[in-house]
Amino acid sequence: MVNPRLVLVLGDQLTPRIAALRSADPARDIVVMAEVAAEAESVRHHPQKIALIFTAMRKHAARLEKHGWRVLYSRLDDARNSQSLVGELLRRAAETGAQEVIATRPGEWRVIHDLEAAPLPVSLLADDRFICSEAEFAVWAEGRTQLRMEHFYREMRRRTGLLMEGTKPAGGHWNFDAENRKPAQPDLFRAAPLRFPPDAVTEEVLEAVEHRFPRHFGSLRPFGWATDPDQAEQALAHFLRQSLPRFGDEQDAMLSGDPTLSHALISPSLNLGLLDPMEVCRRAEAEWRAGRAPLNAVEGFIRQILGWREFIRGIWSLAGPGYPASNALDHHRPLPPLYWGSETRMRCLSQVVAQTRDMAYAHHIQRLMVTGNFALLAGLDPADVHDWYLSVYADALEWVEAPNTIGMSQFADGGMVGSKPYAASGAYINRMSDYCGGCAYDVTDRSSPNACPFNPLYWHFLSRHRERFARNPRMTPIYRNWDRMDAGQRTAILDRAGDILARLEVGETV
Ligand code: FAD
Ligand code: DLZ
Ligand code: SF4
Repeated sequence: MVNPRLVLVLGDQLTPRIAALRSADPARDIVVMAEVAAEAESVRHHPQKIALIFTAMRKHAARLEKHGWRVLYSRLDDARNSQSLVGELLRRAAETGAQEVIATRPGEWRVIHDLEAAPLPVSLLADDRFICSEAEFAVWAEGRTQLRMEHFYREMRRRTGLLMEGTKPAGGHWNFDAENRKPAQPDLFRAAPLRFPPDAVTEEVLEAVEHRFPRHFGSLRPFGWATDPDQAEQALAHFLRQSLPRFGDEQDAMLSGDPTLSHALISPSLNLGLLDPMEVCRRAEAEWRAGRAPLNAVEGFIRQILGWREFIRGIWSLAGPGYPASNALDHHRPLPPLYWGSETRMRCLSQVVAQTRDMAYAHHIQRLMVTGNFALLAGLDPADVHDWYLSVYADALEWVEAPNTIGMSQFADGGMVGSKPYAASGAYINRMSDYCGGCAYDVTDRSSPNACPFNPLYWHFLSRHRERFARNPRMTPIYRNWDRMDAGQRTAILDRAGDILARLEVGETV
């Protein structure tokens, strides 16, 4: 009789079409899935994220068994659980006589390294759930001096035919940004995203997580994430009908009391394998073709998935294991306690952090222009910032989180993801949100003790990195404005920034 092989299915590989399952034989091979402390505590993941992954894993294991697979599933509280992925593979190999493992390449360098170093042979197959393979991305990137999302995105539109009319982009433009990105208006009729009350499987996991991770930052309840493909499909259909038409207009807006606006909240489902990215894009396109959603909204949405998500994945793969430790701007200040919910007078930060604690969710502009922008301006250590984003969001996996944090948000990769840093003063937040109205700070002030901290920190950031950025054509006008201010004003601004940085340094409230 031939020995069985172990087929490792990780917590974010929850589709029957995953490469490892496709290359295995249910009559011979055995699926291994494991809830382990080494993963749940690799950073202090938000309790909702752990609960989401474990629930989705349990439901996926049950589906695989129904389809004829033999599954050896380790629950976190199983007495014999070794609490590491490699430990569980070794234990299952000893139990079954298996001598080799088939796995789909993980999306975290640490886990890839652990599997490659395991004391039994592990074949890692390419994760082909993406629209652009790692090999195709490498070919696209080859020989280019700069990798820019916009060029990649146009190539992907041509390659897939999404929103194309022959060789031309639908509507005559590749993007409709000029029509998008409006500040948000309160609206009682805006549809909320679909949430799912916990079923019996979820409830059992919630109790285990509550018991096991009581000190991780974040509220476990209310828990409403989609945990299986049926729920993910319902949430997608609801978004397409109710919110997609407004997606473009509201994509960059922020509003107190409305943490989700017209966003889809489908990133956890996409990243865990409950939804397929190409299918999501085609469904969005169909809404436009049927006249149910305008082109500016549909293009804006498809760009996020076909453009940004695929580009980010390509960068992660190309940049290699050292990428998450990049620190091109040499920033070393530790993460202040306000990121963990300690008091701050800054209303924008306090709102986004509270929402993150309560929901394990913030939309893109909140992540980029509030928490990310503040970290960048304040010179926080990108490794700490990376750990924070990796732990607090339900959708966070290294392959997508690191290029967004290290690259797009912190410019710690020196410009691999973006051509210029996403640094902005309080004026940007004031334009795109209603946060500033109720804030203790004055968003129009740059240097008094009551000045919005984003203002002095913005100029301090530009001034300390002048050598790197002043020659960037998109930034020279900003430096010209700085140079036009009188010397006294410049000193007052930098002094105020110095005070704020000193307070952060010793953990005082700002
Ligand atoms: P929507 O606004 O409705 O967008 C639709 C989909 O587009 C998303 O579900 C997502 O799959 C995709 N998308 C949009 N922007 C991006 C992007 N920049 N990169 C990749 N995919 C994108 N996204 C993650 O999935 N996991 C992360 O860990 C993560 N970390 C981030 C960290 C920082 C500092 C920043 C600035 C962004 C991060 N993002 C991350 C990207 C983005 O913020 C989230 O994908 C988005 O907020 C998810 O919410 P949504 O489903 O409502 O998105
Ligand atoms: C993020 C995460 C968590 C919290 N727990 C598990 C787990 O117990 N078992 C598992 O197989 N995967 C888990 N994951 C995801 C992995 O840590 C890792 O980030 C991804 O598999 C990388 O693709
Ligand atoms: Fe944030 Fe500044 Fe506005 Fe306050 S004034 S909410 S700190 S941007």
